[in-house]
Amino acid sequence: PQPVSPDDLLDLDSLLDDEERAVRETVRQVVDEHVRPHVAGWYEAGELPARELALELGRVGLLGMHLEGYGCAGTSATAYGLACLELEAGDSGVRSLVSVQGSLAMYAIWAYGSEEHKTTWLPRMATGEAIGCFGLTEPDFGSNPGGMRTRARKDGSDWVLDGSKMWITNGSIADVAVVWAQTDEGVRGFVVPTGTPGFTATVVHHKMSLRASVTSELVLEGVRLPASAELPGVQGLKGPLGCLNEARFGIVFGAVGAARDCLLTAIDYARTRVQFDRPIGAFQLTQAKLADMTVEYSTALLLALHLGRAKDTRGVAPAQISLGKLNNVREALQIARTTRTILGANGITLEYPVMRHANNLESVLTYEGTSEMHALTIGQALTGEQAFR
Ligand code: TGC
Ligand code: FAD
Repeated sequence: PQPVSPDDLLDLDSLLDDEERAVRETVRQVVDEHVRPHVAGWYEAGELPARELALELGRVGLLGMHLEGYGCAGTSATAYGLACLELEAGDSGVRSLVSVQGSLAMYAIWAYGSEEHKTTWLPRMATGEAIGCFGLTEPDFGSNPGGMRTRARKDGSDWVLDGSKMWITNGSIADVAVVWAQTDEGVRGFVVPTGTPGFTATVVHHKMSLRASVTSELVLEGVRLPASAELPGVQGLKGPLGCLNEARFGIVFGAVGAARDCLLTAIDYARTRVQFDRPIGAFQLTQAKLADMTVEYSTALLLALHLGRAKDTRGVAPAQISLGKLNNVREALQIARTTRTILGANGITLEYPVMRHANNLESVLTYEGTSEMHALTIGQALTGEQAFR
């Protein structure tokens, strides 16, 4: 038998092809060089140099990488997932930057936009010169976006938007916002250059999670847009929910990255920290924790790869993505918390990545559909009964 590697006991690496390994290595290097040395400082300061980072991520082709054309790399979904995994091993905030740019803002324009939207925005967003955000959630409508109050009304041939969006990643650094609004014909999407009069974005401060990520409130007061600002390709809530499928898929992989970073930290610490004259990894209780974490980590990675292969061949149903996000984020959070116990007091500091990942994963459990919403989506697929309302 081959010797086993602590971060790949099942040899899941053997399931990847050369191109996927190359993508993974590239992203790992970017994270090692541009994220790891700085991320604890960003986290402590509650900031992210998102513009510089976006240019670097754009340079290696990570922004909108799974989209075809318009300067995008056109990789497989699995390769995109592996990139999310490596980014989130650095920090969930960095993966968020890429998810929102590529899977939400760019995807909305790519899938539903006019040719003019695509040629205006996608090439610049792929290089990181332009940053996008995605405004769906409102202060009073999170899990239930169908109740949104943001309204777009026709004034001659123009659209006029009024309302507010809350918890918007990249909001106050964005050049373009994809904003979802209620119209007489149901929910529609709008491409809003953020310099348009009446559009303001303010940073949400005092977060204890996703501190290395820009989160904002958007206010739209009489934002006047030409008729061409409307995304012509979709009408109804299935528009934004279709984008969420893409970003949730990336999170299925991303959460595994945060889990891996914690697990490797736990193994290393358990082998070197001595108490009662023995490394704590020699105690059965510590080994049981490491074993349980390894089982859950390996299962989560296998699940992510299975969904990646499915997406690249026959497609994935929303309930399948919900299953992946529910399991992998929940288990990653559990792994982060267990690792924290293995590190004892050291676990609460920013000297180690563990508490940072644990705190980040609290947001990841909530955004892109809360764990409860994903449980109900699975429940609906199993029973045929809709239990949301
Ligand atoms: P419902 O009546 O079930 O459906 C309305 C229409 O949408 C269709 N649909 C979907 N289409 C594509 N993908 C999906 N996953 C879909 N789910 C539903 C559905 O077929 C229907 O189409 P049609 O043609 O019949 O009109 O809608 P509902 O109002 O009952 O809501 C269902 C529910 C609760 C699952 C949905 O509202 C939901 O997913 N809520 C959670 C909201 C959410 O996830 N928000 C995320 C905001 S973005 C974000 O968090 C970014 S963080 C990013 C980061 O920083 O990384
Ligand atoms: P609520 O919907 O109020 O839910 C509160 C609790 O009630 C949850 O536990 C929920 O599961 C539960 N609940 C609600 N309804 C039901 C039900 N029917 N049955 C059982 N339980 C229920 N949004 C964007 O649009 N764009 C972004 O870029 C974005 N970025 C974000 C970044 C961060 C850091 C965070 C934290 C959030 C972000 N969000 C974004 C918002 C995110 O999508 C919402 O927070 C999420 O959808 C949940 O909405 P809520 O916070 O209003 O919680």
